[in-house]
Amino acid sequence: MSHIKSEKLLDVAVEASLAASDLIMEALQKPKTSNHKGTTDLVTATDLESEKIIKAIIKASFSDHSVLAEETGKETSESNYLWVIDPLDGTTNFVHGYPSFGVSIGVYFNREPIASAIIEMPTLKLYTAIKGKGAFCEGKEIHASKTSSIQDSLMVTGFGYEHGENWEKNMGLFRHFTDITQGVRRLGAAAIDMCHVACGKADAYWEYDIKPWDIGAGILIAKEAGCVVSDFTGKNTDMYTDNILLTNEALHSEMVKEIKDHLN
Ligand code: LIP
Repeated sequence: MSHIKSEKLLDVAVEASLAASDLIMEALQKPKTSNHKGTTDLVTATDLESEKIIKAIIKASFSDHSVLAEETGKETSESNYLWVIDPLDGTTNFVHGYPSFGVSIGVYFNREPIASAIIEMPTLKLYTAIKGKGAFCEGKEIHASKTSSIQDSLMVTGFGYEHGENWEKNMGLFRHFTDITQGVRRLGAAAIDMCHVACGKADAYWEYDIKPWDIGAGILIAKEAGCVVSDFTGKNTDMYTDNILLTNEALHSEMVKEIKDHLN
């Protein structure tokens, strides 16, 4: 049982994500320089500054907690608390000014997600959740959709930066689901994609080769909104998964079957 009130942890996550979003929105108006972490994997000064301000705010309240952050990696301590940070999810979109990126902060206790804050930008929508207490957008409770058939659904997916075997497999899944649904979107920021399923704007999201910081906060927001979170085989999973499937309650088993049939 966490001895720190989840509300207190969430307050710090929200404070940190708001400070980071102010910095990012200011940088959005200015010319951006980016470096390559891989062929198409970009990092900007804004990613690094956002991460710095988030970690400083967390450390000011919880100096002994562990941190896993996209740009500076893992800082472990004896603590059972772990903060999982994506300081700028959707960096490529940010660099091009494409309107889907955000800040994602998840708080874990003994490997279990207990509090999450995600700010979607440039709309500045704040998504939050506390374990067992529901999920909210701008303070209003959110729920996954009731769409009950795949052909009536709208889905989202993403592609990693490595164009290897899984990338090819996902191109096949993208084609398959585009063929049998009302459409599949590829927007470029996993944390935002997961919030869109949590509030019922989309009915399912899946992705290969996703990183813990991309999905660490979104998992709790989705679960508290009534979504089912698993790997592609339907097995319960966590942020260290290789592949993630997130759907509303009605579509999960059908999606697992479609993915299995298509990949085999
Ligand atoms: C992005 C993810 C997205 C994925 C991209 C990239 P980043 O994270 O949010 O879902 O498709 O390849 O990994 O690099 O912008 O933080």
